[in-house]
Amino acid sequence: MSGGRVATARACANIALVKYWGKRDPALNLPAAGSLSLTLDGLVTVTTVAWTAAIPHDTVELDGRPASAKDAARVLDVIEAIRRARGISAHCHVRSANRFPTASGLASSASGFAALVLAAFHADGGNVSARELSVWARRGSGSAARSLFGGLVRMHAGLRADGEDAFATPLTTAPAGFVDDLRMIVAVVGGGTPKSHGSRDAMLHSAATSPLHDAWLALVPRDLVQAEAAIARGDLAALGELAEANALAMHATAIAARPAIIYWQPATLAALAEVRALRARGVGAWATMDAGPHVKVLAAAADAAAVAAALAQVPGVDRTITCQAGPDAAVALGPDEPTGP
Ligand code: 2P0
Repeated sequence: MSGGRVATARACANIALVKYWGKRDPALNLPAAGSLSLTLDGLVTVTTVAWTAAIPHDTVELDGRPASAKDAARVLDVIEAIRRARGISAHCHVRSANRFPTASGLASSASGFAALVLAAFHADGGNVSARELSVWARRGSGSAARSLFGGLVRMHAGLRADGEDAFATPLTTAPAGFVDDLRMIVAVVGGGTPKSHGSRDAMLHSAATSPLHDAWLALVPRDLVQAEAAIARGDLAALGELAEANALAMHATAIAARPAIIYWQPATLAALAEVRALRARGVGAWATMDAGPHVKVLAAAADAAAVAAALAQVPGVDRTITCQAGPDAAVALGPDEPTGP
């Protein structure tokens, strides 16, 4: 890509330990509650944005192909809002690629929108704070607000109607070495089949019909307090127990929706059982699941190989991917030269 003002950015996916499930304003994409996540290395989206008068209309290319109308519209909603806010008149070319392990079946909207807004602003001359970028990323996807930052990240629901206080901040309270010792072992389930319900529609349906939704929203602030306390004292077991319980509560809320939203497959439950068996043998391992059948297991670095080996033997687990904490989203000067936002 050449001509116009161009920038390339990369951002990593993240997995929530206290989940985001519900919106207080679907139009502005404001979360109904806070959340807390771990940004993962190895699950990277690289996005180039060019503001240029040399093309007749905006274009979006995802993984080497023109984006579907639905995906392009979601990307261009954010681009159009940035264009208006910055007074940009040029058209926009977006080219984005996921560097996720092949057929991992993992979601990419978090890393995708984080990389998109960072590249879009940098191509227009930068001069925007990481916090503002997080607000912009949130408009594309709630979880993307968290992917601007590396390590452990706290998303704030905010109170303002305009959503300007709904952004993520890095959590810096963990004792030295705690974050570096974290591993997330992803057990890929389901052979990369498309998920049954996109999380955006599922969240709205769950909020509208699940009799457990209000209880879920009452639970999240309490879980956030406990998770942050566990992180501050470097207590992985307490954080892991909390994360597993929070994920199960989120899924219980979705399962109770009418009709039900069930992301789990038989191998999801088999992997969950294996995690419990590992704990019974004294291995520290705690599961979390998102809007899909995969099981992600939090463990200390010393236990990661044993956890991955145990999960790989579960029937229906296609493969495992061991991740550690990933870095902040960054502008790329060249193919391998990231620099801070
Ligand atoms: C999370 N998820 O906290 C939760 C747990 C899925 C389950 O954030 O509608 O793609 O774009 O704001 O960010 C996935 O939801 O939703 C998500 P939108 P998003 O990671």
